[in-house]
Amino acid sequence: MEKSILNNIDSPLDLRKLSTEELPVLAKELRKFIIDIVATKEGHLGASLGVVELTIALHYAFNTPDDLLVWDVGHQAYGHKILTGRRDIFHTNRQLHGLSGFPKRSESEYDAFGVGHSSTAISAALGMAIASNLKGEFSKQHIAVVGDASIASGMAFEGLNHAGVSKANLLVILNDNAIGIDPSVGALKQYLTKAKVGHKPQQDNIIEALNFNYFGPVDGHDIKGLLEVFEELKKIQGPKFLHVITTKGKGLQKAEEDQVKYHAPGKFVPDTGELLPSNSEGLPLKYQDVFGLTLVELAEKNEKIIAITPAMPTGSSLKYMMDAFPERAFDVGIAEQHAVTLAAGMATQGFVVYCAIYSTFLQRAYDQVIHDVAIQNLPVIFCLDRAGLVGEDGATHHGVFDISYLRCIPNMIIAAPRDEVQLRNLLYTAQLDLKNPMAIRYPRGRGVRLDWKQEFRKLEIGKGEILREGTDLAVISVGSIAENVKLAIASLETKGKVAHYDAGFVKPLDELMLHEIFSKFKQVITVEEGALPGGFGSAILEFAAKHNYSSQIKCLGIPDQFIEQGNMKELYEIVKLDVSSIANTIKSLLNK
Ligand SMILES: Cc1ncc(C[n+]2csc(CCOP(=O)(O)OP(=O)(O)O)c2C)c(N)n1
Repeated sequence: MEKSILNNIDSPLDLRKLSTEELPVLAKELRKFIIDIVATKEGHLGASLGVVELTIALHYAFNTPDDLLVWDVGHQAYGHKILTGRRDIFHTNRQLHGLSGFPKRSESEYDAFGVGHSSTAISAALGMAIASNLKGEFSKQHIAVVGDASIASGMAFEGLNHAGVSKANLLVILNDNAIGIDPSVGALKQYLTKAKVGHKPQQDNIIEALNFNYFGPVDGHDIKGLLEVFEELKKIQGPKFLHVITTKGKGLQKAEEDQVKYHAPGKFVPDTGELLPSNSEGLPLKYQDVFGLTLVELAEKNEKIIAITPAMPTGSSLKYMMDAFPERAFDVGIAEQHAVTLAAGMATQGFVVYCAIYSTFLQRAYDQVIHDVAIQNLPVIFCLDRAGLVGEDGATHHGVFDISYLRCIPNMIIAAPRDEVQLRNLLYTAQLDLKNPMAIRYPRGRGVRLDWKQEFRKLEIGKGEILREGTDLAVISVGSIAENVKLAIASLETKGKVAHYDAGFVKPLDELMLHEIFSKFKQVITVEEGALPGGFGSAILEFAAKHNYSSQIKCLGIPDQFIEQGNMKELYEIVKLDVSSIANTIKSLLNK
């Protein structure tokens, strides 16, 4: 077997025993290790390849885990995981019961802070640094590593603004590779682009203006250079800022050339980076593509349509609209709060604004949804992608709270299409004189129909639909989980007893339909791919209580706990939303 340095690194203590000459060799091995595993197990690639040298230098120079190292977002922390005792289980990355794809406090003492959403590292590390001062631990180091896309977010600036007037021993490392998932945007990006290795922005250095000691820019792939600057930085108390320039995807040519695709490329040939053909022929489109393509169709006819994405043009497929109508589609960077209020501002001027945000990321703009959109009853259309379970990204990314957190907001309409045709019709209906804010939630992944591109049909807001007649028990589903319900009922011998209704909307509810259901059925099951507390099932329970219906009601959905990562089949089984669990629930009720 080839002699390996990496095989002997069980913790940063082992790393610190190496000579500095050995570190570039280790970098090579670490890079290969990441590539080999991600090539077969999938996951985030480019970001981790870009910080291999930085990761080694950080753990070599600083006394982790006593010195506290916080990664922003955390999708770049694979090297960190491998060097901090998780090498031999790294092949379980993102799998059920395996390693999380992001740093997680319960996983390792080296994971100083749990992440997944961006731009939190500066605040978290500052909090730790202030706490250390209060405890009298003045020599402890606190390091936040944040990307150039994430540092442009409001929250990162709030942290910098506070840190600049603190005496906190904080080192902010800007990992500047000029790209998030898609190329970074905005004036700050333009400013950073002017800074080249060795050429510090002298005039109007905005970081120095915020009272930080500014170092760099330095080459983030030069371990020796990084170690030298770290030694210098260690001696300086107070807030410090190191600007590091790196290349996303470094060391795998294809990943360097197509940084967007290789952010999370799926399976590929490790030696060449060649992507393995994914067998998508004959499969339905992804919901995101139905959304993106439909929006272009609508925008061609309705020139009032504008679209906004906070940093996810590829992931949300808003790139179709950006290509077709560049002046009417905006990538605002990782700035969900801004995206929502920007949409509100545009709506005041009579534009029809589609704000495409993943369900999990809208959480960050909750006050903007209530205060800037809903109170003023502005008809902004929220397109909530990745609503429901999302699989391997895990607890930080599941979009399971939106029904609960939106349902309590007055004026909101909440729709959940059961398939792609319904999604198209909702998108179409929303631009026809909408009077309220409206959220349309749809899942990650592929739809269920090949014939998705049908003539548009106007839908009645708040109207449900019966999908199947039955005699004894009614299942009311909302959203794309209707497919599992359909299959579950079809699998039953007693299928004739079971009716299936699609609520279509969480708010307003189709009260007429619900009165019919509760007058007819003594047993009702609600099914949603969202959190049970405060969710769609709760809305049905409230309705039944308000109208004194005594039917037995069973609610299926995500229980009151955070659901970890795993593939969708596994996760559906865990939360009992898979076809056979739904069938069993129906059977057990019918047998009562
Ligand atoms: C609040 C929030 N919005 C969006 C995302 C999706 N997202 C994950 S990584 C990423 C880009 C991060 O880019 P950057 O900060 O430059 O870090 P790098 O990938 O270069 O390490 C985005 C937009 C997120 N994780 N959190």
